[in-house]
Amino acid sequence: MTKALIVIDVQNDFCPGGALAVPGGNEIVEGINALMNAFDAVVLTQDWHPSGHSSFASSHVGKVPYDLIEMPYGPQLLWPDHCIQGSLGAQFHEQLYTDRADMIVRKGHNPQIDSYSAFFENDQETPTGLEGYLRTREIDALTLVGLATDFCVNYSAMDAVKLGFETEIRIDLCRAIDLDGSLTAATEQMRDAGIRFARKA
Ligand code: VGL
Ligand code: ZN
Repeated sequence: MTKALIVIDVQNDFCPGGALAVPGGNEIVEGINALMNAFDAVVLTQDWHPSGHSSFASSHVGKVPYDLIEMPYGPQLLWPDHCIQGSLGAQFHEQLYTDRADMIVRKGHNPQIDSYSAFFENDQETPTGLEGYLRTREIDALTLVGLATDFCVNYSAMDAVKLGFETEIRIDLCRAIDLDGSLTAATEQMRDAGIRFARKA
């Protein structure tokens, strides 16, 4: 097996003090760094939105963060403005060991479509290019870590199994937003899909 570590969105805006802070988001950085050398490849994803992005509540008259709207590609939760291209909030957590990354995938740059998954935008058909990268590097097994368990990690892991990668989550190196039971729903969905849940021994 050729293995890649996929580090999802460990960025300032998803850490305490950030625009869309995930509780304990900063606690996983050290453990992720320590894991990197056990993999043949390390990929980082970076949520990377233009200002005025369609996933921001501020882009929709009368909407507030966490409202649900209907987009051409289906329902879309609205978020506070976050991870704006070039901003401090979009930068990786300063302790994340980015030097070890072979590849950085930026996602969410299409103004009209959000992108939770590292593989496809939320229309579930526009690719980010990550699948091609992994296949040409002959990688067949993935371990996912990062933020947030119930959104970008969940969507990335679900796409990974659908694409045929052997997929594992290091659940101790993820943290969740947990809106209205979203963590429980995501966990059940991932278990049903055959994603393996691992934690530090
Ligand atoms: C994420 C909401 C909006 C995530 C990104 O990284 O889980 N969640 N954009
Ligand atoms: Zn986002």
